[in-house]
Amino acid sequence: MENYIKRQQTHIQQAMTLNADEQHKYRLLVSPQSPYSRKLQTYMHYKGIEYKKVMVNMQIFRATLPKLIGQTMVPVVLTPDDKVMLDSTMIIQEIEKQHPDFSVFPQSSILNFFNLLIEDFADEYMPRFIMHTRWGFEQNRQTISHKIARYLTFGVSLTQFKPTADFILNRQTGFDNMLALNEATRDSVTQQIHELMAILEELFKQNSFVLGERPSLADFALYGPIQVHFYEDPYSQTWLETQFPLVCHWLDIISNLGDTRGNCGQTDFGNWVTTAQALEQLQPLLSFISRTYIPLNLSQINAHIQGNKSFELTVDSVTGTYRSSPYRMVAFEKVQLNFQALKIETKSLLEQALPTSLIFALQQEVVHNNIYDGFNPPFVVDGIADNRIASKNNKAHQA
Ligand SMILES: N[C@@H](CCC(=O)N[C@@H](CS)C(=O)NCC(=O)O)C(=O)O
Repeated sequence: MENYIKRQQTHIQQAMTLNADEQHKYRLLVSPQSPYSRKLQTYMHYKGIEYKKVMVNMQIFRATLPKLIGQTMVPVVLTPDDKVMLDSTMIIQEIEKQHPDFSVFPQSSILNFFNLLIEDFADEYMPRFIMHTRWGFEQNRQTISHKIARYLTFGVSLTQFKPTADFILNRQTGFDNMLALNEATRDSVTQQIHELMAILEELFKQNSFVLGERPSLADFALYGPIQVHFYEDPYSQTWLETQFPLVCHWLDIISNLGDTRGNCGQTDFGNWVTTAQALEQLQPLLSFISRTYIPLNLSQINAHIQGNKSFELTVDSVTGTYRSSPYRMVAFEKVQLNFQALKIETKSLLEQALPTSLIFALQQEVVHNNIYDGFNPPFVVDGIADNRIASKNNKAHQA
């Protein structure tokens, strides 16, 4: 075996193993090009929680992940006592229970509602933006397919490097259909991205972070895709650096959190914004979410009721066909439930301040998606993360 392969394999084995002095550490199975991986890692840096980073290579992707979670998805966390956790949102909620200091959930129920809504938007609508920028422009396509191949072939012979890059390019382009990305829709997606960045640029004129002078879950969720895709992908980095300096500063601050070398990681944080400030400052972002992401959720709920796996939707006068996502449905269900559980006075304040289309969607009777019924996310036991995987396994047994 060649030296570099041995060296890289040793690195992965060491990362997976907890030595005597590391028994308290989490292990994070991550990919450097995954926004959800970076969201979770950066959150851990902010909280000062120690972890070992396990780079997911081809072997872990094909063998270890299916065994642990029944699918290929990152990030996955192994707890110090070897429990398996999946899903950045639910992992962070779980870790917050063990580590309540520097909470990323504001105590104010209104602020926390905004926090959860913005997180949901970042996690579930921004994939459309980032798949467009990463796989819709030639420079990004070439660079990132090779970059992902470099990590997947870590600990594997480099004869696999080019074929893996080709495989990634073909595979990722396949996601376009799920997210209504095609010649007819791409320009409108580019416009939406620019609009979102301009909204954030204005917001950061007021505060260092989305909800004031300390980072919330919304910051980490927005940071993942903006840093890992827009900023680190070479083509999109140019338009970010040339037009949105405050967004780039915000990225820098978050990238440095927890970095004590040279004192560059911020350690003192101020207050959350007041309710009045939030209602005023977040208007443009909330209107944007109402116009783009909320209709997607409503159409998806209708598709689910009618038993359709895909649906058509027109936003900004552009029509596309989207694939239904049960996960996205569950995530929005939680946002609705959070809104509906607010006190009556809080809800009526929000009703006066927020776009009526947003209020309408939040108030709708919740349509429950049962993929997690009987499960205890983020924990995954015996490699079965949800009912979809359980039924796939059952079918495989019967066949
Ligand atoms: N809801 C999950 C989403 C994770 C996710 O979609 N990860 C992507 C990479 S960014 C993935 O692993 N996709 C599956 C694949 O590429 O096979 C979370 O928040 O962790």
